[in-house]
Amino acid sequence: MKAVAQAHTNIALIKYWGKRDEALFLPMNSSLSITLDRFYTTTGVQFCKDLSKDIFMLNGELVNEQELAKMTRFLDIIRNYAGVQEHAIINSTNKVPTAAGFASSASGYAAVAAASTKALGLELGGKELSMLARRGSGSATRSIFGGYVEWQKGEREDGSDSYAKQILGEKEWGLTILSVLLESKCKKVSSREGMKRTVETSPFYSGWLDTVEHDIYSAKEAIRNHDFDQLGKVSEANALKMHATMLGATPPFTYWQSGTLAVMERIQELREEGISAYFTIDAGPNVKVLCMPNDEERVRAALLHMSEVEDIYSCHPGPGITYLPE
Ligand code: 2P0
Repeated sequence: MKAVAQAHTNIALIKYWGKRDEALFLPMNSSLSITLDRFYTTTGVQFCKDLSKDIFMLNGELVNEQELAKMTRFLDIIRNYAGVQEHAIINSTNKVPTAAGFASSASGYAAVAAASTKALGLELGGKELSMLARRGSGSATRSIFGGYVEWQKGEREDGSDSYAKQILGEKEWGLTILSVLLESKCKKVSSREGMKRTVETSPFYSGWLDTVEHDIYSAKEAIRNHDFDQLGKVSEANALKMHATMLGATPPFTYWQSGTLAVMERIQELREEGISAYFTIDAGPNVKVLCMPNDEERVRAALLHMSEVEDIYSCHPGPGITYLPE
């Protein structure tokens, strides 16, 4: 009744932005990501007969009621799937730089999905695990697999065709992803709220949907051909389009801060200087920069020079779920 699993975070190059079904976490569009070696969550789950509720410890401390309720809702889905009623002790450790704003529900829910199903003796394949992780957080769908991963949105109403697949293994193409830390304030608009508001109110959202499947196609082609510039261009453009939808929402919002724009400009300048580097930005102010490993030091040096940049973490494609000894 006990198991330990590890899952890594991922960075989307073609973004998941918007749900068509909020209860089942079904996305409006397919997305594509790289699982990152540097940031991960290790989670132990033990189901016990004597517990009257779930206990969730994160980094050695009990989480607040809201986080606990989310976890219990998720474990209810697992319990229902396995046909058991026991509550569980969940003990999670996030290996992300403290207070860096990189903490992710992706690695968190992927690790719980893996550890809890193993603890209950279910032997799930990646596809089933990916669909279960999706019910905890959309981006967790992709963190089941290592390397380059596509989450296919699926067509069915029950979500049975909405899961992730590996496109290319983590050892097969070694890009560098620099996670550029600008600041660590809490987000004003959560990504869950942000995507909902955008879907419901932004006139630009239809433009997003009209083009995102083509972006997926182009990114997959680039990955297949190991064409870094094609992948960088489509990733940067896709991130900009996602952020543009938010400016059209009511009320409008943005995750960008002045430092975000400064890093974006610096990357564009580096390209003019002949260095192939591209940026992407998630639902927060920090920027992730894609480059080839042999340009990493030059890009890092240029960015560290900027007053807006606090720190830079170098990441590479990392593995999918692994199980650890209890
Ligand atoms: C992504 N993001 O594809 C996109 C890009 C943020 C921007 O997935 O509501 O925490 O739990 O499904 O997965 C962040 O949203 O949202 C996210 P829920 P999630 O990585």
